[in-house]
Amino acid sequence: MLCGRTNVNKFLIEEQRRNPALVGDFSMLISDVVRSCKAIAQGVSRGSLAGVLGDEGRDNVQGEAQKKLDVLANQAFIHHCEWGGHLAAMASEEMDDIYPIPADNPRGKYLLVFDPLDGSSNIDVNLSVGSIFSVLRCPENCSGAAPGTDDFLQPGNRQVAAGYALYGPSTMLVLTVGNGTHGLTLDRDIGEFLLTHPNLLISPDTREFAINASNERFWEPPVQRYVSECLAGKTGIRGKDFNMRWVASMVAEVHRILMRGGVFMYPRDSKDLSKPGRLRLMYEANPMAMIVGQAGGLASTGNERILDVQPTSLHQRVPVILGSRDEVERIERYHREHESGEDQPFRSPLFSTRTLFRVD
Ligand code: AFP
Repeated sequence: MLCGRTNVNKFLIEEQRRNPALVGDFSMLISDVVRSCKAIAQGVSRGSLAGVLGDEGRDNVQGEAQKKLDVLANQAFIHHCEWGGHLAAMASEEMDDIYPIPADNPRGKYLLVFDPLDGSSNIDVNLSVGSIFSVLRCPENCSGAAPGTDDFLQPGNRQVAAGYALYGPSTMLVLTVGNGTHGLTLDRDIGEFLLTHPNLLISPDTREFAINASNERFWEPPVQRYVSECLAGKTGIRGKDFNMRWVASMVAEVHRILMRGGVFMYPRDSKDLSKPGRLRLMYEANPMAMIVGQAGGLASTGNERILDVQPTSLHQRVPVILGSRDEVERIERYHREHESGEDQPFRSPLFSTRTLFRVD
């Protein structure tokens, strides 16, 4: 069949017609981002054959060892997105400072923030990785001039679009422009993303949670309470058994939650008190919060909705609890009850003995 499924360009044009606020070159900007993801997908799929695995030999601004593909993926976004005239600047997990569009290129109305390769600790062991991106409007005061870092520090509820590419068994693009969350699958035969999962919706409740259990002793009490109850299964107050997953790639976790429900937690923990969480607000938590929110889910720090957090720095970290609405609201309630001291029953000796590895 030579025609049929909607491709990403048709999808973007139709979305832009529905939303006049998406001025002019918005769909062209997203097309440049999509081209970046297609280039990264090619590099990821070739792996060792392309000599792109292994460490780059230096750390990024986060103090994390960079993989070769972290650097190549970052270069792909810059290469495909800097010349189109849609952006005023970009920012990335892999760059210390913002990247103003070079003066020899026209500057546009949007800002692009991205994590070029999320889950990169998986790349050398051939597990799923992804790219995450967020689009903001350039504030009025920076139109034309080179924007500064402060122009990026907008709360997530100001995002114009958000999405991710998942480089898994199939390469998928999940995208929201504020009118639902939609999935497209890469048809490698024609090099096009085709609309395969329109209007994704997250089930409000779940039997599956995702957390890095090795940090259990560092978690804040409301999260310890929630996970303890999940582990108690049908013998405890939840009255049902739960399943646990941990892929160590936020993109893969969020995608699973979009497909079958669930709750993902990377909470505040006491392992490193200088970091209020592991995940970065601007290019991990915010875009995922928009994607999940547009699919009927919720994203919270435990104390505040992610999309309402006022950023104070480009690479700041936040606690992240996101997914099925009923579960996120329960964990938020546990945070409130801990603050007010109402969670006394949880502080009883019974709970302190019930952990992931000790069930008395
Ligand atoms: P990397 O991109 O450095 O692998 O980090 C991925 C990530 O930011 C997020 O995608 C995962 O959910 C989380 O870190 C995994 O963290 P742990 O390695 O502590 O499990």
